[in-house]
Amino acid sequence: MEKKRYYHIRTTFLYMSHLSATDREIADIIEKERLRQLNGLELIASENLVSKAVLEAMGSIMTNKYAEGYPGKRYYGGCEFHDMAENLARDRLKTLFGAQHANVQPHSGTQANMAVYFAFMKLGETLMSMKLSQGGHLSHGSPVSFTGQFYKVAQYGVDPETEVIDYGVVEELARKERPKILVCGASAYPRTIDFKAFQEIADGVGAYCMADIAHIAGLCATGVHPNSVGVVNFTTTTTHKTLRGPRGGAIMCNTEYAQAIDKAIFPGMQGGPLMHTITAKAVCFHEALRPSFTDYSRQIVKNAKAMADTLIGHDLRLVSGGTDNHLILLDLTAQGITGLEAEIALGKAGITVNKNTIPNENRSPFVTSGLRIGTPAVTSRGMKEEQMHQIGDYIASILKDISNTAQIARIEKEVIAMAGKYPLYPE
Ligand code: DSN
Repeated sequence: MEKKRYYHIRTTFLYMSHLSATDREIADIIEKERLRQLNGLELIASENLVSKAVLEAMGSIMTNKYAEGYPGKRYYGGCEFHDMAENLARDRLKTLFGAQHANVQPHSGTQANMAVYFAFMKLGETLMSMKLSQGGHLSHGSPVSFTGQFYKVAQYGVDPETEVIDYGVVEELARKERPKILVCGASAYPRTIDFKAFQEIADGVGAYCMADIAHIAGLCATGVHPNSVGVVNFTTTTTHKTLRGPRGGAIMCNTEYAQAIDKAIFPGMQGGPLMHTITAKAVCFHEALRPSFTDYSRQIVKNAKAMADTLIGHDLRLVSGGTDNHLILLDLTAQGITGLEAEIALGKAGITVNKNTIPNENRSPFVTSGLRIGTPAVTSRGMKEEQMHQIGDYIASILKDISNTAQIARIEKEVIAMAGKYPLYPE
């Protein structure tokens, strides 16, 4: 059933005119999605809004080419301009993070992780990482991912009291399990990660250390969170979360590991690179090198802290008591509602979030006791602390009275009005 929420209709993008003429059904779907994004508040911690320049590069003729191999060493002719684009993407990424080597071909974050495992770990060897239910990621050893099936997995969680990583416990587990690769980085961990401590633990047991910074990459690039590059052996990331680029992955490491990483990506596990996406990654890295991106990253964290303060002020419980980064993890146990119920109720008001497991979760990942809330996308729209306090008030009101449909309808109208003041693409 389609819902009428789309009060702010803005001019249709001109670049959709061909699509409208040739495929009305898909053009209509894209238009509906545009209006959903325009009129709602996107608080999924892993999502963002790319610039029009990134959109243009992604939708460009750079997609018309096979370019298997790497710049200067391709398996197809006619790659001279693709070489230039990929070289720029690599160089800009190296500059952004201070990396010796960068591979920009991974199609996704999981494939970036897979390449590191493939290059440096044999089947059946031990991978040590954070539990998915406590903030980790599927590709860090979950039994339902290839990682949990191809490797022996040992996992650490957060301290049951403080709900932050206890490095002493991680070290103890590493000594016992002797992993080949120690993974740090998370998809639902609101606190700072000490990459140096992880590398030292790995060094102490003869392991490699891999940091998956997908969520916090933009913060690491700008010094808003400590950078893992140059500290741990391998850094993997996606390019579309806080980094605000096209959907994709990347790997950074020191020169000594470059050949093994590049071989693992191609020909090891990928075929033709997505050159339109790599071109758009270059645009994203260029944008991230500008001083304004540092301001943006700082504002993401200020906004998350402002939202956290508001939610705490409404007596809601935040896992670990707050946030250091772009996300907040709410524990809804005291409200007697599930993450699923909360996600649905907030969705009706145009506030998009995702249900999330919390430490010591006793519900399934489809239901959960928690909610993950992130500020990268609303910060991209220009929202600041004042709007975060307002959104925090909306969220708290709904969570405390989840069946109050009149209240949800009232907040929905206010959300549309607020969203309308912060267009996706003001220009
Ligand atoms: N799906 C991403 C997230 O939401 O965190 C991780 O891959």
